[in-house]
Amino acid sequence: MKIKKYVARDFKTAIQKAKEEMGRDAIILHTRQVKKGGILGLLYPPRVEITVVVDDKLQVNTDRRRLGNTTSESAVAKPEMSAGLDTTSTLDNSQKASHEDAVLQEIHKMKHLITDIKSRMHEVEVIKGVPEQVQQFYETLISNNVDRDIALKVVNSVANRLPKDGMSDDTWARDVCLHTLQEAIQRVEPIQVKSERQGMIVFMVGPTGVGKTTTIAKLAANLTFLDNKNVALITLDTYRVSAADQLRTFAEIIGIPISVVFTPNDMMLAIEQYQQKDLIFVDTAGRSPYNYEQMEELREFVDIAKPDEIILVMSVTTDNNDLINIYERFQSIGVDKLIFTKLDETYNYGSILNALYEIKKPIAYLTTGQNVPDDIEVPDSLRLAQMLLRRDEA
Ligand SMILES: Nc1nc2c(ncn2[C@@H]2O[C@H](COP(=O)(O)OP(=O)(O)O)[C@@H](O)[C@H]2O)c(=O)[nH]1
Ligand SMILES: [Mg+2]
Repeated sequence: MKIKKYVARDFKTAIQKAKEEMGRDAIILHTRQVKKGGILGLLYPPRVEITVVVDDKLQVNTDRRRLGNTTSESAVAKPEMSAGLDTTSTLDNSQKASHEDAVLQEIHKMKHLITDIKSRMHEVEVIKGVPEQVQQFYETLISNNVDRDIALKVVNSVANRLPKDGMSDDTWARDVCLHTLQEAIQRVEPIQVKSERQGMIVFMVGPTGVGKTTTIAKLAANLTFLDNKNVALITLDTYRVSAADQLRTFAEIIGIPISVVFTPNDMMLAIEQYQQKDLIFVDTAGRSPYNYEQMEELREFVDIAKPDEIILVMSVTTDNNDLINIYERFQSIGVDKLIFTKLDETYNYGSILNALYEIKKPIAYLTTGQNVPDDIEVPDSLRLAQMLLRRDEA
């Protein structure tokens, strides 16, 4: 028996290659698309990989399988099996190992498939059991990008809260659903500047480009002009020349002091200088959450400054799993609250709910555009819940 993988730009070429090397009796065990990861993945088209085996012992089974299988991939494996290809006796260890790998991979995939089917069956069961109006909420939540599992939990809990006799009217059901969603959204905690304490320090952290600097400008302006607070800014964003300038310009317009800080020692001095202020915002350079050194550097500044709050800023345009990954990385330096930005760019409110189900931290603010200082709001859990039940908005 021989097992081999072929990678090519399309199935036809991969199969051609396999046929040339392995003969016409090669059986395709496995096919998949492969894509380069990272930036390169964007540049190169996906390729296909086929795993091929030649073994006359497998022939009977595959012939049987082939009868019911009309896909083009299986068409290569023609029934006539050539003699003399039985290399079982000469099977070396590496071949054995790669065969075992392939089999293990298949088993793994089957397990995933079964789990998936089981969870879908569970989903169908649960959905069948809930009143029709609640089933519609489920559909709406899914269309707003709420995770299936989370949507299921929500509608399940809604169904449990409605009278069992199906006597609830639509408005009632909707109110219960809104209330359940509000609970899931959990706490809303904007920055509270305490009058008895001066020199409160708030760090804004997060990936590059999510809107940390813009958000600080919005908050600093509102706190200064609307709440009469004394605000100072410190920026650690010294990687890009323009970055410090961006915040400096905002500081000048608002009329508040700013320090550009390069070392932890500078940081100590700046904090001392602003001791009498009500609030010091620390703007940080966008960190790649995957860059260990950058995170360590940030940690040093956090250790020195001992901030009252570390707020993680994330954009709702970011993919769901990435939001969780980003949080997990930043959680290593401690995250107290969240700000979601760029709500104006997407109707993807579901991602906020999905993230909150995992992250379980309060939201401090939502931002809804590029305008400083207007496009920022303290989230209203009812409004968010209503957004999640809004239909056909895309
Ligand atoms: N549409 C939209 N753009 C935003 C929002 N907040 C920030 N931006 C824009 O996102 C870009 C990056 O913002 P910036 O504050 O420099 O991000 P930072 O790298 O995290 O500091 C800028 O063009 C901002 O105007 C928002 O709520 N909505
Ligand atoms: Mg910035």
